[in-house]
Amino acid sequence: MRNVKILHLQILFVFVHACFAQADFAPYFYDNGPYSNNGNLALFSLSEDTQVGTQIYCLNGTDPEGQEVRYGVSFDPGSKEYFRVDPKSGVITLVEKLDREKQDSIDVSISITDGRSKVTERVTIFVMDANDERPEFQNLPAMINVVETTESGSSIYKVEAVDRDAGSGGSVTFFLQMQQVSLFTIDRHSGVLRIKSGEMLDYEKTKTHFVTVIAKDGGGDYNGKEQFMSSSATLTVNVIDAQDTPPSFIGTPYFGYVYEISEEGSEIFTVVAEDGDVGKPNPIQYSFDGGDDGVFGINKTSGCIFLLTNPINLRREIFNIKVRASEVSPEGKLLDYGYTTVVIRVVDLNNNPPTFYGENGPQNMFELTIYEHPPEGEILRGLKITVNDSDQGANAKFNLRLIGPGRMLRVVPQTVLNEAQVTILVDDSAAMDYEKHQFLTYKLLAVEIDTPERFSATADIIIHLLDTNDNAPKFSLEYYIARIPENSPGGSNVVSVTAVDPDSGSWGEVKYSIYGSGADLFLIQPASGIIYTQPWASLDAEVRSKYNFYVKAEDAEGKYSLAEVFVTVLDLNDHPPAFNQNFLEKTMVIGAPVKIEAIDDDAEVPNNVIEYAIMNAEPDNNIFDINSDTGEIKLKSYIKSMAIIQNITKKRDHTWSLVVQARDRGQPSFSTTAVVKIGITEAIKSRFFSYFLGLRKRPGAVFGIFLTLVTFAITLTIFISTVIYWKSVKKTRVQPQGKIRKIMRRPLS
Ligand SMILES: *[C@@H]1O[C@H](CO)[C@@H](O)[C@H](O)[C@H]1NC(C)=O
Ligand SMILES: *[C@@H]1O[C@H](CO)[C@@H](O)[C@H](O)[C@H]1NC(C)=O
Ligand SMILES: CC(=O)N[C@H]1CO[C@H](CO)[C@@H](O)[C@@H]1O
Repeated sequence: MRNVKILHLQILFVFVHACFAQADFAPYFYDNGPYSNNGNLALFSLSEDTQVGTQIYCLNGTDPEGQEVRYGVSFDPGSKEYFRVDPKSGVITLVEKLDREKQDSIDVSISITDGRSKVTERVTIFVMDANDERPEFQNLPAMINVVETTESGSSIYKVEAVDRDAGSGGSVTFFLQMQQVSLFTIDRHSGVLRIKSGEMLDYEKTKTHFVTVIAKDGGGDYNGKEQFMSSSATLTVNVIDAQDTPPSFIGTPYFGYVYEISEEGSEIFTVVAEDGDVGKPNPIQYSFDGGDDGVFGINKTSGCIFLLTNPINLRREIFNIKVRASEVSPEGKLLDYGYTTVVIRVVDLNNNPPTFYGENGPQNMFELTIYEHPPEGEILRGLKITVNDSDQGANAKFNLRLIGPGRMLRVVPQTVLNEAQVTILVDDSAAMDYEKHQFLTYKLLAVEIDTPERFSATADIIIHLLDTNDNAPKFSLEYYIARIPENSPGGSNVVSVTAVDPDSGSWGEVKYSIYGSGADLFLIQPASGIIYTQPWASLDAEVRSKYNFYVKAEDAEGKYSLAEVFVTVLDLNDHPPAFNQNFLEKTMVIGAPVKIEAIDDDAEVPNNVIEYAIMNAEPDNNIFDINSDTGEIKLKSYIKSMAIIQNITKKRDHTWSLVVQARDRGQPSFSTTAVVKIGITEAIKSRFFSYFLGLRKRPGAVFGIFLTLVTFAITLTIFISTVIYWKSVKKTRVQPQGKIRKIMRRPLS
């Protein structure tokens, strides 16, 4: 280009030289070399961001003759006229917007004229780059389809963009707008878009992602300032559904109700499930996964749950049925599935009374045989009783009661809900006595508590008791008192004792025996309990009148008890009263009694009680009284002196002869008589006085008196000893009567 210019100048020079030869030189532009003071636009360049209207240059030329010059610019025909020139000053103004990216050089012809000659030069102006272009996407916006199962980290697209600016203003880097940062990532240089590692697409969450990509250049000058340019465009990512989501149920939770009026086959509830892969859903098939107890069925296509049985047979109030919904592949294979639970409540109408059950179904009589006196608290395990009320809730609540004799048995539990094992316990062992009841009859009662109907049920409980040897023989009395007349022959019955043992069989057979110190004279028949005297024994009340000993009653196992036997030998009136002598002599002083005494050897009153009586008195029957109990004989009260006596007897003789009878009170009674001679004297003082006066004349009589006194003393001593002896014998016969002891052995239980 520059060579071309030079060539032009040479041509011009030659032409000018020729004209000059005609003495008019053409005007010309200053042109002082490449870099200074050019007036001809040589080497001029212009930045594309130069504003329209800017004075961009001043053409400078001159005319050798000094003529005024005019400037002009012109463009090739058809091309844009970017400049205008002021003809006088040569100032060039930009009049059209520049765009380097459309036209990076402008060819323009400049001219200078002095009025006669015109010089034209053709120059090229270079348009310089400014950062005025945005990066431009080559393949955005766009829409792509990505399967949701695409692995994380996979590249899904490559974004391309171009910035036509030169230099850094023409370089492009890529970014994603913030909201997509979580799921995608883009390589800033290559523009490769990836699913971020660790992330997955999920059709069920978002079916479409709009990924906004920003392309940004490296920055450059524009209007004197550095500026960055960017563009954004959107990549639409459609997520393609894969078969990855199980079916799910709609409208959960599910509750259904069965009424007792419902019939077999009634529809209870319908479940609905949908394939989670809603893009291309598979059909669903329903089934149970437990909890239906064979009571319900489900239509595998419609999901309708229906009743398979009569509701009366439902034993439960609540069913928790697990329902499975499986998706079915086009080939008919079961794929993914989901679960839900349907709660079905049986609404109860309390139609059912409580019922007792044995081992083989309903039962209203239960029997058991046990030994008497089972331990307290023992469970009667032989009774296998169940009670059930097949209603629900409060309708199935009832009490259990045991009604029957005493409080021997107890039932637990006392309150039942629905169903219970009935336990019967021994409460009073002692009362469960075979000897009292061979069997016990109880009524077991179940009565509903909270229902208006108060339905109830009863069952008979019959407990047969078996005997055990729980009793010792028991005597009819704690002690036995027997009386046997003395002199009874050997082998006489004394008394019969009885002991009873209520146990059955040999446990109830009683064997008697006697023992003790007083038993020697007696025998007992072991079987009958009859006590009799030994064959050789003779009883004498006067020798021993009381015997006591023990009698023992024993059963076959040796359980026994004792009783005491008291035997009294009854006295018979076998002894008459007896006086010491049948002839007695007594001296009676007037006013003082004399006493006679008879003795009866019988052991007991009245046999030994004596009554005295005067049977006859000589010479006069009428002057004595006798105390019938004591035997004291006194003169009748009116006889106060010898004179009265003599007035009766008419004699000087004062000796009386009395026949005195001693009679015992036995039955029959015995009596004895004695003759008593009584000499009556005056009062002692006068008698002794006269007597001792007389003795002075008769010394022989003094000796006689002495001898009489000695004899009397001896006689008296013997008499007193005898009396004392007999009294002591009588005393030993008196037995204590209040000392009876009770001896009873109770059997150990
Ligand atoms: C034109 O060039 C001449 C010579 O170099 C200079 O003296 C003069 O100032 C210039 N005129 C303009 C308007 O630049
Ligand atoms: C299940 O339900 C469908 C639709 O309601 C019905 O056509 C079909 O007969 C039912 N199947 C059975 C076994 O009841
Ligand atoms: C003392 C006394 O009683 N003397 C009497 C005796 O008897 C006669 C006749 O019977 C009486 O007259 C006495 O008085």
